[in-house]
Amino acid sequence: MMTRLTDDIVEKIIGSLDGKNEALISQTGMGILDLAYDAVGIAPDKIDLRGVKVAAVPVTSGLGVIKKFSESVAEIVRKLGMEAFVTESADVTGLAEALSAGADIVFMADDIKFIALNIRAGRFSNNSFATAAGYVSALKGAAEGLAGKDVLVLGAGRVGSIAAELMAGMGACVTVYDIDEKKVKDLSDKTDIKRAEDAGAALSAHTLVLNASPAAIDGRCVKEGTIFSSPGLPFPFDGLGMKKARMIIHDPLDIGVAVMAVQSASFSRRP
Ligand code: 2YJ
Repeated sequence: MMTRLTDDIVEKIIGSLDGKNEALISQTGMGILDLAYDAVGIAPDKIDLRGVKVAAVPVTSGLGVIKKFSESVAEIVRKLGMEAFVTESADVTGLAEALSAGADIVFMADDIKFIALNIRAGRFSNNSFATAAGYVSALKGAAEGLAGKDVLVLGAGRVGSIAAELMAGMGACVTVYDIDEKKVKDLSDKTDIKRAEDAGAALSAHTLVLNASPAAIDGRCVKEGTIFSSPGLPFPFDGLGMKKARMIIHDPLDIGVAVMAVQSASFSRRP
């Protein structure tokens, strides 16, 4: 299951970027640009983002254009130091416009996929991977390392599964809960993770949580002092959960887009 961004959520993104970045620095020790480099595993001096030209192309298929979505993507990318514009036209005409204007990277999203296509390299970064990698880096920063630590992943969808694999690869002890047990079983077949049978009990036993589920989180189950890295939409916490949590890292678009931008740019970096 995937939750689509709404006009209301997206409306507030541009105005919140600087404040979000400040919060991220105090939460993780990294601003969004450093976090994106960390997520992709590339040293900042290895790619120069200035001069990279990014186009965001609105896409009308399916449920259609989300107001300010492309503008928000462009603004997030500008804050990283890249050049960015939104095409006037949507869809194929918009893509043609982006290419004619010399775009190096094109962001576009329908209801299923959100990609950053590097035209020069013929490769794309996808939002599910980038979101997982970005929120794993954020949790790692906030927890000052994940190796040997118990981490709970809520949701074994695309983002949760990738996050679980990444953290298991970092030496964390990963437990995964999904209401759909089969998803967790499939994941545990290929990755060294434990399966949680009950979300509440699992929450009560963890202080490091990566939440990639659209479900609400019951504050009564939250352990005092928990660090949540939480890309899941809609915002899942109640008042009690927010009070008990030590930290909640959450945004609707910023981290995922920043990681996509840096990863996509890295595809055409000169060795
Ligand atoms: O161009 C637009 O304004 C719309 N077509 C954007 C649609 C954005 N798509 C989503 O929010 C989907 N949930 C897909 C995101 C992939 C997440 N991994």
